[in-house]
Amino acid sequence: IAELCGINNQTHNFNTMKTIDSIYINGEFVKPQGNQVFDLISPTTNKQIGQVVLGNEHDARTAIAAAKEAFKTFSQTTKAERIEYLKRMHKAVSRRKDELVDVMVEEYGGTLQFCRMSMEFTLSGFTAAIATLEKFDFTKKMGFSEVQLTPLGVVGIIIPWNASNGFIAGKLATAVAAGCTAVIKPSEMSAMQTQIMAECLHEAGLPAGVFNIVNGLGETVGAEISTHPDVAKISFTGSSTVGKIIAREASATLKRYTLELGGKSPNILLEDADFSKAIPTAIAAAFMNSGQACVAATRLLVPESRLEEAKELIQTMLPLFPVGDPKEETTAIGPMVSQKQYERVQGYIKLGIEEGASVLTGGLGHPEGLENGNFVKPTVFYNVDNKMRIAQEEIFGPVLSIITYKDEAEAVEIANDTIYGLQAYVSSVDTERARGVASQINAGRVLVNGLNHDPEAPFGGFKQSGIGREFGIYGLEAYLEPKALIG
Ligand code: TXE
Repeated sequence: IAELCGINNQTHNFNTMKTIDSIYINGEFVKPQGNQVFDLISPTTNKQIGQVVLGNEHDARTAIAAAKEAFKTFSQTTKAERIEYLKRMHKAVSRRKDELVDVMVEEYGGTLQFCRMSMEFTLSGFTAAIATLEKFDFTKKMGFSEVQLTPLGVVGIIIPWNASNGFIAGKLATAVAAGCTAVIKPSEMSAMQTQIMAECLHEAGLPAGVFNIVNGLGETVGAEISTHPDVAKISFTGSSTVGKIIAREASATLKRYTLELGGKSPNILLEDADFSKAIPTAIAAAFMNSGQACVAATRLLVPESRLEEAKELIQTMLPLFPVGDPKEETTAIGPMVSQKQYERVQGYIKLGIEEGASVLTGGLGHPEGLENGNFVKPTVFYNVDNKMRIAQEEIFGPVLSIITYKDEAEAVEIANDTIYGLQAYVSSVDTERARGVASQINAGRVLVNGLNHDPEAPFGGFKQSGIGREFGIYGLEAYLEPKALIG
């Protein structure tokens, strides 16, 4: 996976047992008012590796008040000043990127290969925000009016565990670029990496209150942020279920919101695709982050005539993506983040068999020798009908469904036949042909011939994959309110 994405090796160092007992409010690390303790369990061994003292609603309110106060001056900063802050944030996080990678591996079981790549995406969140800001004009002429794009205010950033640093960087960088202030509620499962991010961002020297980080549960800290009248916008990444709850909570005070939710990404291999490249790319795209990615390409659409070839190549190439200890350099697929997630993925594998799909590789249970952690056998199903639940629901694990199609029109129809529309993939030796198919797919991003990443391209979903866009100009505009001065 790393090779396909061009990431090199680095040295690493793993730590043990940590207690996180502070949150970051108004420029200081302080003890939370909450006293509930959450145990951090290694997904690789299921042994405790740390604990986090959770904040509560009171902490969330203190953080919101600090962000509200900071907004009074931060909203008045110039573009040049904000670019300078973003550069400092980038530098401070870069300095500790290897340490962050190690903690990610330890805490959520991401593989070294994937976490390094994820860290590059994290850093690109800052550089992309700088690039966008440099080009962006906060005043536009429309008709005979002057339209001023003004920062929205306090932004609530609510995020999951699966690429926690990347979400903090991308969302906070955009908030800062816009002149907004923020209260961040990470997943309690990401407390160790969040702590390091907080230290880095503290070191970057932003004015007190511009960003605040409160660990805590969704139903306490999260709900307080998404209902509080002093929060102008919620930027959320997570499950579609919680996204819908947040939309309801935020609507009570008519907050703006950006929701980046689930996906069931199709990967169309066109009739002429070069399978020697397209199949390893398909495996990497399906099993990235051990399948725990909203953009995972979980539906592989192959022409009926080339099914046998696809099956053979998958069987040959899958051993090149070994499952194992995420700390090992060579491991491509690690454990599921939690025992709960392991059980959930097992449930879907069982369901696929019950629904009548055939198992090409993998199946139920742990891979041999990996019984102590939340490891799943990378599972590829064929004889899958797109109407089956395994083809329609987000599994969030290493489970891939091969679906056949007769012609290009049917491939597009199957690709679009889902409630989701976050990302899609198309392969063909003829790039123009692939782009033609890509333009017919209802998804926020379509990757043509490979796993390309553009941090300035808008990211977000069609349909139930979300509302709004992140990154680039569309991402920045989502943190701004247009005001027209007429006459
Ligand atoms: O995400 P959640 P979690 C899926 C995946 C995963 C499952 C749960 O299947 O196993 O969701 O993961 C906060 N008001 N995806 O818990 O539940 C919550 O505390 C305000 C898919 O990480 O969506 C966390 O900080 N906030 C997805 C954040 O919302 C609330 C990525 C996300 O929680 C809240 C991650 C509330 N009422 C998980 N309830 C993807 N497709 O990318 C919870 N939260």
